[in-house]
This record gives sequence, C-alpha cells and structure tokens, in this order.
Amino acid sequence: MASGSIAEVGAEKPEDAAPLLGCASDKEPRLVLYHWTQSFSSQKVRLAIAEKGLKCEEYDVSLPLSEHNEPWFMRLNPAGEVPVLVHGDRVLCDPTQIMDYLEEHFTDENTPRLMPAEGSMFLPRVQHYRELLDSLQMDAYTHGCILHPEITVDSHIPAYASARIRAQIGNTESELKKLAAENPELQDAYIAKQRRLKSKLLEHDNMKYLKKILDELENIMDQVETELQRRSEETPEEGKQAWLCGDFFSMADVCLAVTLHRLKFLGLSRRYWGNGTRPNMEAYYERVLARPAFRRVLGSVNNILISAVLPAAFRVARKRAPSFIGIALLAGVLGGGGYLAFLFLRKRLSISR
Ligand SMILES: N[C@@H](CCC(=O)N[C@@H](CS)C(=O)NCC(=O)O)C(=O)O
Repeated sequence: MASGSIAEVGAEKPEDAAPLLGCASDKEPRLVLYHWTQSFSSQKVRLAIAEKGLKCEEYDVSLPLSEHNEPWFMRLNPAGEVPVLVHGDRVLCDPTQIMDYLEEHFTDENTPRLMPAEGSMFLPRVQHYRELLDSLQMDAYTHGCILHPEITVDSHIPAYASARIRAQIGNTESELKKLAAENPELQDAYIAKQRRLKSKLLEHDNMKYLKKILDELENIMDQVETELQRRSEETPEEGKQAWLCGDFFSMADVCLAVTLHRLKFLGLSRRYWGNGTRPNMEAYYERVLARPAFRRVLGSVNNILISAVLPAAFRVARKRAPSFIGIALLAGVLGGGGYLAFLFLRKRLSISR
C-alpha cells in the first residue's frame, strides 16, 4: 500500500480534511482514510486496503486525545467515529460499507478480490463468516478487558490504561457538552454522541455482561475452528494455502485476522486458542502473522505507546497550543510519555522473563 508513513501522517493538520473533499484528479480521485491505529474498525479497513494493494493516504485521528470529537472531524462524520473514507466527493463512515465500496469500485485485474464472484459457491460461506465475525461486540471486549485486566492473561494493555480510560469516561461527557455549546451547528450530533457513549460505557463496565459475551464468544470460536478443520481436510490447489473459506484470502479472513489480533492484544488468546484449545485457529493465526499486508498494517500495532500515542500527542499539542503553552505541554508530554514508556517496557520485560 502506498500510503503516507505514520510520521508524515502525524505532521498533517486535521484542518486539511475539508479541502480534500471533491479533490479529484483527471482520472481517479485520491483515496483518503481517516483512522486510528488502535481502532478495531480502522484496522479492518486498513487491512482490506493493504490486501488489495490500493494506494491510499492515511491520517491518524487520535481517539485517546479526542481528535475524533473536534468540529472538523464531526463535520466529516457526525457520529464522531473512525474510520472515514473520502474518495472524491464520497464520504463513507461505516467500516463494512467502506470495504464493500473498495471491493466494488476497484475491479481491475491487478487488484486482488476479497469477495468471490456472484454465483460462486464460496460467496455464501464468505458472507456468513463475515457477518458472524462482524456481529462480535469488539468494543465491549476491548473496554471490558481494559477496565477489568484481572480477566486477561499476557495482555498487551499497558498498566496505566485502566485508570486512563476511567478518567476519559469522566471527562468525555463534560467535553462533549462544552463542544455542543461552542458549536451550535453540531449541537445535535454532540448531544446524541454523549448519550450514546454514556449508555455504552456503563454496559461495558458491567462484569456480568462482560462474562456473558465472552462465554458467547466460545461458541463462535467453535464454529470458526470447525470450519478451519474442514479446510485442513481439503487439499489446496498447488502453491496455495488454506484460509477460512477456501484456498483464497477473503473479506472473512480480514475480519478473522483482525479479530484474533485484537483478542491477542487484550490478553484473551490463551483462553480462545492457546494451550492447544483450538489447534486449527492457532495454526491459522501463525499463517496470518506471516502475510506481508498484515505485517505492514498490524505488525507493530500492539506496541501501543511507541507506534501511536506519542507521535499523536506531539501533533495534538502543537495544534492546540502553538505558543509557550505548547512548549510547556510538549515538555509535559515528553516527560509523561517517557515515564509511561518506562512502565510499558518494564511490563514487557517482566512478561518476557
Ligand atoms: N459505528 C461503526 C464502527 C465505528 C466505531 O465504532 N469506531 C470506534 C473505533 S473502533 C470509534 O471511533 N469510537 C470513538 C467514539 O465512539 O467516541 C459500526 O457500527 O461498526
């Protein structure tokens, strides 16, 4: 994928978002993705783009630093959620719609297809697994495991995240109310978002609910394991590998690969496929890790501080406070970031020991 590097992306001012709309060249408009490195929905879209080998400009919109709630982004997507794809004058805000759009729009013979053709016997299978995996409540697992790390094993979540997210939950409500008052044209969007988030986060902090959905996930993982077992009993075509629905990597594999990566990040991999629980899934994830597109998009993402939070913190500090306050803020971010990096590395070292 020929996209801007994280560093280049980090240097871009989000205010540049608006002029990108309708910015078409002679032949094909630019493909621009607003995403957040750690966002599950963004990761799915980015993996689909990488697997298809599409040229796409990527812009980080930091969720921890609340960039997705800034007015310029709310104007792009009134739900204030990533990912958002801009292609010419089209703005798409739903990850499934984005992936379908890419599949339907980029059809030349050099672009790999991630959906079987209409009428293919594989199409219903890919659609079934895609829908099944899309139905998982990944944001509830993510928030639940961050808030209740005691249910995880070998998680990549840094120790500070639990307190950080609790503080953020507290701040977000007042932040959205303030933004609603400051931006009357976006008032309805901010108020709706504040209500939505409040009920969602209350649910995600409920241990009983978390246990219930994690138990339900066992059943879905069983279905996936059975399907992968079927694949292992088939002989793939010469030079091909077995994936979830056949000897081709499909949209269902995009969903499964990113799901397994997230479960691993959350410290749930041992429960669902570690220790020989689901051997086909374990072998499948090893094959996923070796895919070049997966390595490019997700290879270093679990290294949460270095890959994402720090560069974004610098960018946001520069943007929000350009004067001496900015310098003080940068110094604070540097000091705090250094300390957090120290805690993170110490945790990683103690895990690997
Ligand atoms: N709304 C989309 C998913 C998009 C989504 O939930 N994005 C999350 C990140 S994975 C987000 O931007 N959350 C920020 C927020 O809600 O404030 C869906 O229904 O599948």
